Amino acid sequence: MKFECIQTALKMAVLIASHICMIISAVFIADIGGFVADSQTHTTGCRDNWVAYDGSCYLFVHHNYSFTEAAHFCQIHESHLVHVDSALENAFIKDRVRYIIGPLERWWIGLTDEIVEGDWRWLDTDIKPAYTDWNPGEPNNSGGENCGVLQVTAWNDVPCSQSYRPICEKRGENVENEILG
Ligand SMILES: [Ca+2]
Ligand SMILES: [Ca+2]
Ligand SMILES: [Ca+2]
Repeated sequence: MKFECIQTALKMAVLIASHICMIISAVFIADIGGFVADSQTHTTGCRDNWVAYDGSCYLFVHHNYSFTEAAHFCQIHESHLVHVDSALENAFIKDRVRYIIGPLERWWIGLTDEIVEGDWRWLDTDIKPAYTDWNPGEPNNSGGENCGVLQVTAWNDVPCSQSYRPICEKRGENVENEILG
């Protein structure tokens, strides 16, 4: 009777120990899996509040500035007002801003015709836009509008002195051998 009891206790101990081993190895494998997935998806990385998309990092700023102040804000954060190259990039940005403040909110993009009326240029490269998403009837320079804003609906030209939130863009950083803070 005593022997059987010891045998049962030993069996239970082995069973519990093997369960603990299974749990530990499951957690370990999950960790390794997470690490591998991370290092694969983050070949380009962004720090702090910057959001990664297709090799760039974006900052959706939560303070209102004039166009010039907005451009300066991005500059001191080693970036430029966003340069929208394609419908895909435009769709990504619209998806991000849709729920931040509200769909009617306007955001500065790096597009201006301040130097020559009607000659729209990207601030970072000084080239004419290959892709645009102007609202029908825009840009209309109504009362002198030389700076571009993005809304969830489409783009518009507005007076540069108005105050809106900047969207800054910079190249993503290579983080293959680096841990981001
Ligand atoms: Ca871009
Ligand atoms: Ca204009
Ligand atoms: Ca307009």
